[in-house]
Amino acid sequence: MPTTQPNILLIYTGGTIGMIKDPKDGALKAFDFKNLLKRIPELRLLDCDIETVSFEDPIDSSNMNPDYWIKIAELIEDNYNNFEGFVVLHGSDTMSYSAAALSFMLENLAKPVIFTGSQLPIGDLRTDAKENLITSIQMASLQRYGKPVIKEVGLYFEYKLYRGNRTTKINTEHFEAFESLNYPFLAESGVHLKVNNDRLFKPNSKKKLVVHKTFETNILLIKLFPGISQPIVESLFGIDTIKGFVLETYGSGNTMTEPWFIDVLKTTIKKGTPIINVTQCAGGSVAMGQYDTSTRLKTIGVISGKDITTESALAKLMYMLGEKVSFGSFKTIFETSLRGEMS
Ligand code: ASN
Repeated sequence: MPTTQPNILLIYTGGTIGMIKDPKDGALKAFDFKNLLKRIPELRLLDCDIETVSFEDPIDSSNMNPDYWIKIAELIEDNYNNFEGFVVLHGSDTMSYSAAALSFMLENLAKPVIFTGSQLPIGDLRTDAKENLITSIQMASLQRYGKPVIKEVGLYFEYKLYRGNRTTKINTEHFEAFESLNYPFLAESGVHLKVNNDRLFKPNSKKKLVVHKTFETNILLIKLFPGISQPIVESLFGIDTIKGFVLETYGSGNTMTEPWFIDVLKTTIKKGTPIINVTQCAGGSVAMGQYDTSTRLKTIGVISGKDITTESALAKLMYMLGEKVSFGSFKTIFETSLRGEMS
């Protein structure tokens, strides 16, 4: 058992949690971090030592992009040996994307990286920020035999800790803003913190942390809808600079079977551009071949996203293209779970 308390690094990127209302127009804007800590004296009562670091200019997470992901990853990399756990304060709007991206960037992660934020600013009387922040720090501090209990990127919101790359923001108003429909929550906060050990990701503890920092952002997400037009689909798939597509299909991975549509996909794949099939449904999995409306997709080489979220599929695609995974092995690797993002 460690004789000292765990060290936790709190990384503030922005988001509602630290926002205040602009007196001029009433809009919520990111404010400076020192303000945030003043509002939660309870943090001093926790059984851990907390250090904080903030983005110079905190952002609304709608402005999130891979450069910021690299910034977060580097803060973790540079401080990895000096801290037992990391809590990332982040806006809820794109938190699932960032949690997924960081999970791919941090290979062999053996410490907790917990994303959290809130629906109401920390200064609001009815805020959800305090519980989210305090419990996230407690989750990140959990130790067993001197080792962190959680060794993955998690997302904590409204009494539940989820695997970050399994989450989706599902509500703009409820405090329960996130869901993880294809993977059960990792831990729950009630009177006690209850961790479901068998659900936790088990990294190879012998390997050292490797931080991947290259993303290919020339990708596109296309969501099918009845009536989507042939010229639009053809022109989108015809853009040569696009290096990979995520196709949001119906139900268990089904699409229209019209020959022009199948031809467009086939030509794209023949050019060496991967197409990932993810479902528009919030829960469940792509199963190409289950219906006649997906059999052709399978034979022409469309990649199955299985039960991955769209957020995770986009992050994984950007990561794998950034890593220059060859087209020959792209399908096999994409269809393999790398960080517990798919079943
Ligand atoms: N717009 C905010 C953000 O994502 C929403 C929030 O944090 N609740 O930064």
